Amino acid sequence: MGQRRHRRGSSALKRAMSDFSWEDPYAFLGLGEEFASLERAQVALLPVPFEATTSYKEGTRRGPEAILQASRHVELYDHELDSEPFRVGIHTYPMVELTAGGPEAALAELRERYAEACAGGRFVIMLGGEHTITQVPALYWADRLNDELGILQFDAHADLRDSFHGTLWSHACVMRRVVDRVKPTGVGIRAIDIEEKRLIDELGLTMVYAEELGRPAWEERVLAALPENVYLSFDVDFFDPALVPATGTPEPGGGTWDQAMTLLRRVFAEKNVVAADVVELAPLPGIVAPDFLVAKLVYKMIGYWEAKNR
Ligand SMILES: [Mn+2]
Repeated sequence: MGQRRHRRGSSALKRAMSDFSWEDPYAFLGLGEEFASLERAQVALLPVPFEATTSYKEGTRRGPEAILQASRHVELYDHELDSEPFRVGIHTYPMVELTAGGPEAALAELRERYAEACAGGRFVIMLGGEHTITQVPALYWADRLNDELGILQFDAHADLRDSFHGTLWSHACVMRRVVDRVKPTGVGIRAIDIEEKRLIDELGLTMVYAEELGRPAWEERVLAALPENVYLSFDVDFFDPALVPATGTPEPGGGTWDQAMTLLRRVFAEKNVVAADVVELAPLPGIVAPDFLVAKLVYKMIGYWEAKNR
């Protein structure tokens, strides 16, 4: 296994230095060029450390780096799938630093970078950053698929507010910005306001609330609500904050790792998942478990995608 990753240094100095990002290989899983080069990769990760409207605890801009750091410790072999999913090739793009002034201009800038990342036909997973960025891939895929697309949204929140703290571009509004084109199906939702509830009823959106997770056939309800083409948006505050306290707006309750895997396994197998994002990790100094969980979540998505497309 040592051949595939650069991180397995032999000397004590190398081990000591491995916590310093300038000594680490940048690529997801610590993959070497053989499996991380763009030419070879069937999967691409687009890290977007964008944070402009976080409403409670800040830190999502450090999410992508924490995911990449933690990923170097994820086991490459997946026993559930009996495969080594990294063999499809996983390219990690440089951090997309959005330099335009204001969220709206920044999102327009992201649209260009996102389209470039998708141009090669790879399966693209965007790593946030705050949830605001999801409207870019959601609308990009809506354009490409003539709106024949649904969103599977793992989240504690519906994100259907028209505005929040005076801005249309808040992470709390991201699904409202796309709902006219693409319908979200929410999973793990447990914090909404009354206007969101009215909109959910008016549009007939399917929400599997957190307390429904694990009940008989809960995942059937989700799959039945989704069309064939699915964009997958995974806000990590879906998880019980006992598992992932490292997020901007933690809500009690929420999903388990096994519930997330149960649904992901089925949605990749039974639908056409066109692309994905994982957002809202806000790392906590000294607590690596959430970073590791999110890195493994990304790798499981790649594994399920590979199982469908191998
Ligand atoms: Mn959320």
